[in-house]
Amino acid sequence: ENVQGEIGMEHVTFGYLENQPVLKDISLHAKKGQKIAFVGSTGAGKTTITNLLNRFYEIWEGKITIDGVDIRENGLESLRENIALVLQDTHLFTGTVMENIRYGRLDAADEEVIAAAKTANADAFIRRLQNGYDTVLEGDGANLSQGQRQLLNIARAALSKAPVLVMDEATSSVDTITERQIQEGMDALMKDRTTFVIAHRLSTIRNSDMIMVLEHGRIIERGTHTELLQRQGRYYELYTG
Ligand code: DGT
Ligand code: MG
Repeated sequence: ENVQGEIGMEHVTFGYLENQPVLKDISLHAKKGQKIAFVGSTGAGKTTITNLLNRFYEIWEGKITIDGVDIRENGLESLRENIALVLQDTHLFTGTVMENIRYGRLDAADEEVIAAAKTANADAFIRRLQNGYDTVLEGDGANLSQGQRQLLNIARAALSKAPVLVMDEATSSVDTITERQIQEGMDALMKDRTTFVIAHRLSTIRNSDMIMVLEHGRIIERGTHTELLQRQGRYYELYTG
């Protein structure tokens, strides 16, 4: 199986509660390796789009495809293999740092895990932990800061070979200096992967191939950073406001 990671959404409508759609008629296309950013006010529906791509919920209308194939046709297992997630809530388990980063890549040698941690800029803090990579994380990484947990999630995604990457507020708990430091690593992480990225700091998504502006469940503007600034619409307001 050689998944390229092209993503299509056609006329997707969905709501969590009956008769209350939160996404309305969403259509978009992401070519292999493109970076698509979603911006918009809180509650606009950004996370919901990534929830649907992951099939955490079933859509009401329309369809979502990867490489032209409806995601409902392939099993959830293949979907999980093909999408790497970096979400705001971290998902760490009781085990060592090494095991937590290795996660779904049981074949990965220690060196590969460490390289992924370096990509995520996590290596330095890990080495300062009491037992370095062998430090045992308590339930969901309780002995780490929220930002450190996010760095581990980024390291895990860096190790994953999934052609699609979803990052939802991936660096929301990381200070601006660390965020700048990991930007390079994130760029390496996104390279050659189709990426859906949601970020509150608009400075981190300027270089996206396409920016989608969502409002009340609809895409109201789309274009590159330059195009959207010229348009002086909602994105311009968000960016300059
Ligand atoms: P954010 O993260 O605050 O910037 O907002 P978004 O854009 O990620 O918004 P999203 O997609 O989480 O929520 C869109 C709408 O759907 C909003 O009215 C809240 C509602 N919603 C989100 N998750 C759930 C859920 O699990 N159950 C129900 N009933 N409603 C939800
Ligand atoms: Mg959200």
